[in-house]
Amino acid sequence: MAETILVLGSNGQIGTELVTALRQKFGENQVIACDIKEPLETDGPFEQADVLDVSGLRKLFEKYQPTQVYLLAALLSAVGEQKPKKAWELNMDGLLNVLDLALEFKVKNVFWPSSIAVFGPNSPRENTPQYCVMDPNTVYGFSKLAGERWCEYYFQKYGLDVRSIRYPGLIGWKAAPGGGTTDYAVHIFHEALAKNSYECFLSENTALPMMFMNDAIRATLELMDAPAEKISIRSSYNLGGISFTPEMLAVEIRKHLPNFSISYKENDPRQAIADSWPKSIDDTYAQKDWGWKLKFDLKEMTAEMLNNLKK
Ligand code: AKB
Repeated sequence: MAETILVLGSNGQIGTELVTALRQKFGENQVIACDIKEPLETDGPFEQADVLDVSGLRKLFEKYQPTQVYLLAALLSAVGEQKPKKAWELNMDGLLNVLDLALEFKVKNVFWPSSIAVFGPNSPRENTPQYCVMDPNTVYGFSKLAGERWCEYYFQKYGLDVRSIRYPGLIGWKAAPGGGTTDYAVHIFHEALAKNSYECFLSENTALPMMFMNDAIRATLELMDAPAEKISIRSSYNLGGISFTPEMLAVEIRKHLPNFSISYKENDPRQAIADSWPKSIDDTYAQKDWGWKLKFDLKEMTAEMLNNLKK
């Protein structure tokens, strides 16, 4: 059966790359990019959509009768702390609106991203397991944790095939990240090439799990392709990626730009968020259930970022 796919929140860091990958796989006209703002450029169908506007969303579902929906619209961790109520509303009501419409229109699969932000200060920091204490202390984090519970609930109660990944910090060169704690790991490459220096808002030894965007997009498509009986987790899958500190990244960048220098800003509010998150993640379930395997390590990711941004 031909797929018709709605990507809600298509202009963001993940959406920009996911739409391209889905169009390559399913055909340009089968993937409808949807965002609250018009994109600067588009090479396929686009619809303006606000995930908080149920009647507007319903019209989209009526018009396209999607078989798959990817809901990416969200406020991330750092911006969420500046607009806590707005983050809760967008992240929670947006999800519930889409889950309800997916049921009503008998959508086959829904993808919704969660995050390592679902963990908190009392979660194990190293090799954080799939199941453990979870006490996130950011609005973004607890909206994602609540969202995971809703996804599992809609699967168990109504049989809706929702799938999800707890993304680590995502690093790509095609689109800018939008207000997260892990954004430094993208900004650093732009500034290294433009100025040969970078002032990092996290301290030099702050280790966080990160992932190159090619791996994240591949993981998303692999999870969505997996047979339903292989999906044992209906909340959201841990995905480990690469764990590194700003200092480790700077050392790797210096292999390409020997004079690159890094300094560290003090008292940035994002430090406290990073300090409450895991340093590394155990993704055994993703490996076991749908064969997940990481391709890009720190060295390869750094080389790809610099080579592509240089162009
Ligand atoms: C953020 O930093 O808020 C995001 C995330 C890890 O979910 N990149």
